[in-house]
Amino acid sequence: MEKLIISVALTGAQQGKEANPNLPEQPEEIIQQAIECREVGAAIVHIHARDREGKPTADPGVFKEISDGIMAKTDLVICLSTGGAAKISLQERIGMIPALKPALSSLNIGSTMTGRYDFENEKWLSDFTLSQSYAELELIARTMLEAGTKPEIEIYDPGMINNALLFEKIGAIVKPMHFSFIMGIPGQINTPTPKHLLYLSETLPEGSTWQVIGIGIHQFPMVTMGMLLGGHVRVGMEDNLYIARGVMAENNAQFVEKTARIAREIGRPIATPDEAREILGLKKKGREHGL
Ligand code: KMH
Ligand code: ZN
Repeated sequence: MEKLIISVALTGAQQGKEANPNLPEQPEEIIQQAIECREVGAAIVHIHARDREGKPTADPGVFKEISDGIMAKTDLVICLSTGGAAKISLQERIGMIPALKPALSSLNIGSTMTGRYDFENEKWLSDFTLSQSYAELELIARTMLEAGTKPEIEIYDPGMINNALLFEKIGAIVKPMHFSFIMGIPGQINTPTPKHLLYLSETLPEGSTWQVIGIGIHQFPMVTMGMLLGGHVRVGMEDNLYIARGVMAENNAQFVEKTARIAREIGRPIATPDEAREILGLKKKGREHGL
């Protein structure tokens, strides 16, 4: 079985310090927590940027400040998010790709919706739809191709795998492809069970690699199942604010430590950032910005 690539998503675009004061928002905090995560076994950091008020931004200058700071102190692979946030336009969301030519970047390969219903008060607590046309998705994919950036293809429901196959056919995405299975978003089809994860992992084209992302309480059960299936894993405060039931996380390194501990217990060795570059076929260190 391949060594385990541990990816950590430090910040995200959905929640901020109001949800957990230890969630890093500003570049200096994000860089510091990335360094701590590297020390306990992370190979990849998944980066979102925030402006000085803590609101999500797609400003390539902020992404550059964060990734330069991480590259100066670690050998981590840097994955920049094109997911941005609801109010950020598509053009803005992908602006950092030609600007920074990152080794890896997220590609949400379809339209997604998520909703949380308050049964007691009979009202929607959240009701969010991100709609992206095929032409828009092709633009994102070709922008990455031109920059030498490998897409981390985010799969929210099984049908999206067919979108990836279609884009591979039209030459907008090249094999071998790397996928993220996102399990357990309220309202999304990827139901967070071992059976669904097994099904998704068996539905990929030959030679693909994949990681699993569990939302909230689903994070560690899905991470453990993903390790056993030979996949890779992503943890961190972007998708889970609690290190254990009812225990708020103090930082992102706790998630990486817990993941590395589970991996050791089941005998799955952990990949270094350079081993992750080998496994995923990424640019070598120092070419993170397409130098
Ligand atoms: N928060 C994850 C479920 C992105 O940043 O482009 C999805 C994600 C997508 O991380
Ligand atoms: Zn993200």
